Amino acid sequence: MKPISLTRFLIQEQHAGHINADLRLLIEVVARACKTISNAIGKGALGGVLGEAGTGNIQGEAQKKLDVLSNEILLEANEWGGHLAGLASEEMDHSHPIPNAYPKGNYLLLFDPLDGSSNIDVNISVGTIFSVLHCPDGITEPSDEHFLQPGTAQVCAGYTTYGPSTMLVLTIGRGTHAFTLDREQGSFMLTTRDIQIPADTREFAVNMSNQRHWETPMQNYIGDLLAGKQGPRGSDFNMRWVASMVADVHRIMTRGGIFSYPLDAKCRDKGGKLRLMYEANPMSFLVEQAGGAASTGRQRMLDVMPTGLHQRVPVFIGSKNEVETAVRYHREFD
Ligand code: AHM
Ligand code: MG
Repeated sequence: MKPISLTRFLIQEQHAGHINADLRLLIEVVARACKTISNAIGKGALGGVLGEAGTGNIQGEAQKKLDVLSNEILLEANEWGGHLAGLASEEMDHSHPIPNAYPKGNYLLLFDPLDGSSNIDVNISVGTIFSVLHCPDGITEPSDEHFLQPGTAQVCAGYTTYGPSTMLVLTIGRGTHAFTLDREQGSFMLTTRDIQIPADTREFAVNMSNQRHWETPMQNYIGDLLAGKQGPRGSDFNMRWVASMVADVHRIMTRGGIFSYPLDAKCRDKGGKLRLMYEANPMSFLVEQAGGAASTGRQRMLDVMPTGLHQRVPVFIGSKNEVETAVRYHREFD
C-alpha cells in the first residue's frame, strides 16, 4: 500500500480531534523549512555552505555557515504564519517574540537548527530538533521565562535527520511516527507508524574519550558493559558513536540502544553538554512515546523544571530497561 503523506496524516489527526489547525500548520511549516535545509545540506561543497561562519553563539561555540543558514531558514519560515507567539533557538541568545507586524498564535517553538554540526564538513548525518509548547495564557509578547516549562508540557516534538535519506520523526503525544522525504514529490511520506523501541539492548553510544572525566556511577556502569560476557551484565555490548545526537537517537529508534552524554569534569560547571530545551526534552518526548525512557541519571528528563533557556543536562536515553539500569547505578551510588 502506498504510504500517506505528512499532510494527509496531519489532516487525519485534525479531523480526529488530536490537533488543531494551528498546530497542523506549524508542523507543516517546520517540515517545509527542514526540506529547504535538506536541499542546502545536499548540495555540500557545491552550494558553498560548508565551513565556519566566523561567528560564535551564546554558549561560546563556533558557528558553521549551515548553523546560521538553518537558523535563518527556520526563523523566516515560521515568523509570519500566524501560529506562533514566539521562537527560541540554540543559536540565538534570547527568545524571539513574533513581530507585531505579523499575526500571532498561541504556540512557542524551540529548535536546534542543525545538531551535530561538527559532522557537516565530513558528510556525516546531521539533524534539526524541535519542540512545541503552549504560550502561557494572556501573554502576547513572550520573553525567555515563558519558555521555561518542563518537558511534560510539550504538545509536539520532532527531529529531521539529514542522512542517506531525509527523515522526519514526529510525536504529538500519540506515539512516534517516521516520515521519509520523497525527493521527487517533495513530500514527507509516513513510512513507520508507532515506532516501538525494544526494551532491552546490547548497544550503547557514548563519547568514550571522556571516560577519565566521568563520575563514579558512570565509570561503574560503562565498566560493567565493557566487561562483556564474563562481567556482571553477562553479555557482550557493542558501541556506536556518530557524534550527531539526531543520528545516534535515530539508530536507537530503529533498533534500540542507549545514548548517553553524562556529566564529566569538563562540562560539570555548565550542568552537562546537551541542552535541555532544544535537545534533551524533544528527544525524550519522542523516545518515551516510542516506549523508551529518558533520564538525567537522577530524574526523569521530562520532569526537570528548567531554570534557563540554554540550560544543559546530563542525558541517558533509549531502551527502557537499559536506561533504568543506568539510573540504578546512580541511585545506588548517591
Ligand atoms: P551541537 O548542537 O553543537 O552540534 O552539539 C551537540 C552534539 C550532539 O549532536 C552530539 O551528541 C554531541 O554534541 C557530540 O559531542 P562530542 O563532540 O563530545 O562527541
Ligand atoms: Mg545540538
